[in-house]
Order: sequence, then structure tokens, then C-alpha cells
Amino acid sequence: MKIDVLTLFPNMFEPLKESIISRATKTQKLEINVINIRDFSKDKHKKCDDYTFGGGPGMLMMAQPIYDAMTSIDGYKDALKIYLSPKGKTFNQTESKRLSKHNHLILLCGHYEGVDQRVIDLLIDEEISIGDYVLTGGELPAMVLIDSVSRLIDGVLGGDESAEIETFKDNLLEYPQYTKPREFMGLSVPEVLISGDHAKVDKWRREQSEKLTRERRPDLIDKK
Ligand code: 4G4
Repeated sequence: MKIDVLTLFPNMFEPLKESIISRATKTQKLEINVINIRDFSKDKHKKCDDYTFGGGPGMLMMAQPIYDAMTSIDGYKDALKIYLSPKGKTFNQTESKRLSKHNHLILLCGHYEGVDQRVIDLLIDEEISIGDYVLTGGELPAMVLIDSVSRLIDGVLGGDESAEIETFKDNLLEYPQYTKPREFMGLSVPEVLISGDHAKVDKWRREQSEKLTRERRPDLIDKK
């Protein structure tokens, strides 16, 4: 998969050079391209924001630098073009799976009060939000989306790293897990997990998942 990111703050994407995502780019399962919108400003001071028509506080990102940055990307017409915005459809694991099936994503990160509406009308296919809270920019949401989608691409996770994690599988939260030692600070690993009885282990995990989901996320039970 190829992911292009349009941003005024390209340095915010440095963390993607770490760990699993970095390995995926090295093995060419994933190509991430960060494009600085400021490079496309036609203004002598590289200005990319301005006041809003109709008044009100705050600045908006101007249409022209974003439009030129977007249309400079090879194959942009066929890519899925996403704007990260608090007004978007809420992201979840189902949406992540859907996006992971695309060959080419382009992510537009807004700053200040967002972008000129004409950029959205002309170029954007989908507005996506990572949750009901406001951030200073779309960069962290873009990185959340990249991380979540990347780990679903074939070959990005290694042998011991499973993409089919238990949380949200069957719309249930994951059961508690334990590793060595058997006792820590007076707390023991539940007896059933060291019994060696796989059927009993499966039953216990299922019950724990259902109890936790009922207590913490009754909305997920309603979804089932
Ligand atoms: C677009 C419009 C996304 C982008 C306004 C972006 C939260 C999310 C932004 C803004 C964002 C989210 C400055 C309000 C950038 N905040 N929940 N901020 N704002 O996915």
C-alpha cells in the first residue's frame, strides 16, 4: 500500500520511522510519503493560511497550496483521498479493515480551523474522525489511521504478532492475560490457565470477555 500525507508539519511524522511501521516500509509492504503543503505556496513568505470570509476567530488553510500539493501526487485521481476532521465519520476497526484493502491512500491534515471547503468539495472522498474530541491538527489522527491500517496489511506483522487480536473480535473486549512468573507481589495466575485443559481455558476466556464487555462497553453488546 502507498500512503501520501499532506501536512504543514512533516516533522510530526518522524515517529513512523520506528518499530513495526519502519520495518514494513523497508520490506516494501508499505510506502509512506510525507508532503509539505508549504512547498506549494505561491506566496513570497510561503503563507498557507488566511482569515475566514464572514468573519469570526481563527485562520483557515488556503485552497491553492493544498490543491497543488494534492494534484502533484502521481495517481491521485485513483487514490482514496481522506480528510482527518472532527466532523468526519468515526473511525473503528471495521473502517480500518475497509481502508486496508485500498492500494493508495492520501491523507490531508488540517490545522488552525481546518481547510477551505472548496478543497473538500473538489478533492476529498471521505472525512474521518478518530473520536469525539478536538485536537490542534489532523496529524495525530492521520498517524493513528496509518498505524491501524498498516498492521492489517499482509506481511506487515511478523510471525509472533497477530493481526487477529481478541479485542473487537466478535465485538467483545479481550480477556485478561498473564505471563511468567506464576506469582507476582502475592497475586497468582488464575488456576484454569495452568491446568492445560484447552476447552476449559477457552470457556474461561469467553466468560471473562463477556463479563468485561457487559460492564465496560454495553454498546458493543447492543451491536451484536
Ligand atoms: C479539520 C477541521 C481531527 C481539522 C478542524 C482533526 C480532531 C480530529 C482540524 C480542525 C482535528 C479527530 C482544528 C478543530 C484539526 N481534531 N477527532 N483537528 N480543528 O479526528
